[in-house]
Amino acid sequence: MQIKRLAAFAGMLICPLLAATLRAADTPDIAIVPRPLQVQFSQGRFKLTPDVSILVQSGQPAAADAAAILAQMLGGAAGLNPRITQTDLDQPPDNAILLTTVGADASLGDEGYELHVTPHGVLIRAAGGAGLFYGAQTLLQLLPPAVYGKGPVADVDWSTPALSIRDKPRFRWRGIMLDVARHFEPTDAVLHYLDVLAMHKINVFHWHLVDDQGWRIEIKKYPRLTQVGAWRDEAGFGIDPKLSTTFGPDGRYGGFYTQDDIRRVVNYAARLHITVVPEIEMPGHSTAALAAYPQFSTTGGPFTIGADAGIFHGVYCAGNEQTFAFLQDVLSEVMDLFPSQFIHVGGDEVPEDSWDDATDRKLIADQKLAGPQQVETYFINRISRFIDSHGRKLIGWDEILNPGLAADAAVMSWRGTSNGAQAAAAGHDVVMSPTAYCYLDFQQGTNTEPRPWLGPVYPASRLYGFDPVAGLTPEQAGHILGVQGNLWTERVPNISSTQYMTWPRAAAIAEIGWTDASLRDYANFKSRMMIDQGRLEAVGVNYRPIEEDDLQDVVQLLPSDPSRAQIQAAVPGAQIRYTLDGSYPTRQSTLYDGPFALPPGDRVAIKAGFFRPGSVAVIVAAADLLDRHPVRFSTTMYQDTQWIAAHPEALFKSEWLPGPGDTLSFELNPPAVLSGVSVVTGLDDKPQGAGKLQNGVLEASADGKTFANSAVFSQGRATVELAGKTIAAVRIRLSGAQSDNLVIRDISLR
Ligand code: TNX
Repeated sequence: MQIKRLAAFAGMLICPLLAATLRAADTPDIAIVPRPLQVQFSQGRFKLTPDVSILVQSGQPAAADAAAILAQMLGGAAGLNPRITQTDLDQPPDNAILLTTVGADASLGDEGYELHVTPHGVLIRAAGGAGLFYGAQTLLQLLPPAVYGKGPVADVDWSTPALSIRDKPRFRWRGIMLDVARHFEPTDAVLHYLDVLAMHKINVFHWHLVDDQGWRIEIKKYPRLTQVGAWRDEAGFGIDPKLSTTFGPDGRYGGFYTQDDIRRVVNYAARLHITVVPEIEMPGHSTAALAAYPQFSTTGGPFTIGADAGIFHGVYCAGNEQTFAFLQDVLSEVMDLFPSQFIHVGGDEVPEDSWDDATDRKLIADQKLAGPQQVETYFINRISRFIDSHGRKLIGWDEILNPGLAADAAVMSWRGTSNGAQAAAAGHDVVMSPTAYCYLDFQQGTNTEPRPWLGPVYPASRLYGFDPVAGLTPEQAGHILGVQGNLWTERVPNISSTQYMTWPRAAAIAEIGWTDASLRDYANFKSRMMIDQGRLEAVGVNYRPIEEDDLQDVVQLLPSDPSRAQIQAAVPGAQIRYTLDGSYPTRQSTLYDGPFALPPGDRVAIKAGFFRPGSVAVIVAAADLLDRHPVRFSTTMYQDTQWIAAHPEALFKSEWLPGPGDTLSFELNPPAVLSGVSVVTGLDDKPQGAGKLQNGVLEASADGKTFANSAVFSQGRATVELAGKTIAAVRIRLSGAQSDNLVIRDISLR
């Protein structure tokens, strides 16, 4: 309904009297993501019919390549079969789409393009292959989203409004990193992933191929890297192993890409104008490699490839010349496979106490190094010289930025942006990918997502607010190559959840990287994403709906009968299944077919999962009930996304030592008339028992803002008498230090 209304509105705008220069998505009839630089609407529409043809500039392979991809796309849902022929024309004849570099506007750069649509034909003009390809991508986005489907779809108006677009990217690096070390994804899944990135004009695929938990690239000279390094006993990371998909014939978890697989991915990506930047981690995060070749480690091994998250002691020995011979051999094969200018060598999170073995202590003495930090610089600089000697450039995580770092090494800023700013000031090229915006491994809604990483909530709206050059001098800004989103996959076990974590957030990254800063506007982006989601649907991507910022109120008690719960159909077309034991719903959980009776007990957790056809990942909406009151919980002391029923023996456990000012609160939704509220902390009743709140107060609030009624905790307990007041929120607030993790055993509402 909404789309119809928007289309009518657009119809008004393109009537001749109102034809004017408009910014792209001011006219919701078109929804180009990322938003283009200039759009000028004119009169009428161009309709694609079975006799449409594609003309390409004679003798220009770049035009032929872009045309072939366009023809292939139009051969899908639209069922068209355009002939591609060469021409010397510089304007399209009737009923043709012309791709040419003749007369291209050089100021639009390598990746920019012009797209002119009249009721008679289409002209895509650009300086080179990338621009022609992006022009074709924009043309596809002007057609109905169904164009991205495979089989022919009937009764669709395959037409685009007449218009002229001039477009070019703001940054040359618009990247997405995928970690295939923690969880492996098969080659075909990666190719499909690339298709969807290219649709959104992402041009760098940073492939994290190596980490402690797996080595995923075949190296001919060192076969044990994959024979040993690609497999581990468990899928791990505390997630249900059934969700992981790549087990070997012996039941072990893992997998790797053969060199043929790698070439397939690299060539496929090149056609989509995506550069694949391989990452071979060193000197830390290297347990998988060292399990295969322990002789290059600081300790000599042995190493076991685990499946826990964290930082490990699998670190290369920097004092051993053989380590460098080995790594150079590996990198030589890597550079033969990947034509990328940049080779990523990791460099992050090397434990402080590495290089305390005899060989490395000797290196430190011989080279007069101050300590481990300088060993990292020594190590990275040697590798950098080797990479340079092959005409390439090293890039690494921002831990490589220490005094003396090789001048031409590039830095990927992940621990905030200040390291990137500093690196840029020192003349290094920089890609900005700060955790606080660009990490795709965090959940996208409160209390809702499929087993995400613990921690903060980063919906697309948050990412969208990031600007890679904010606060930088023009000189520093000149060194910012662009922006990248990083998907670490400890808790992302399969391609469906990989897609879910990626979309729509990768579209926000694409727009940060492509769109002119003056055109960035979240509301506008969101309205275009509502249409883009139709494309994701058609191309078969399991995306997270951008409109569902928070699904918590989806599960409610019936107003007429609070002993029964109902679940609203929050995700269109999805099947609803639910659990009552705090576990995440699966396709085997109870099917929701109408309001149901609550189970007995004073704590009830209802979790509802929404399953779209074909998707493995779910969105989970939760309701926690305390003494039959629906409560909405929040805390500054991180814990898993489950609360009630998360721990058999308690309601809540803090993730780490809390301190003064930390809170755990819950809103009562709706507010309730209470005679009192009591809280018991600690695992047991012993006076010195573990987990008790040592310094804190229990507070209640009538409006959810001012907390007027309070009681001090004593021996881990507190009670506030309320004598029939209406209460909207209750809070436990720490007023002093705590020598133990906090455990909340019980809360009772009277
Ligand atoms: C830090 S970001 C890491 C990764 C983890 C990630 C989890 C970076 C360079 N290193 O090894 O997967 O945190 O969020």
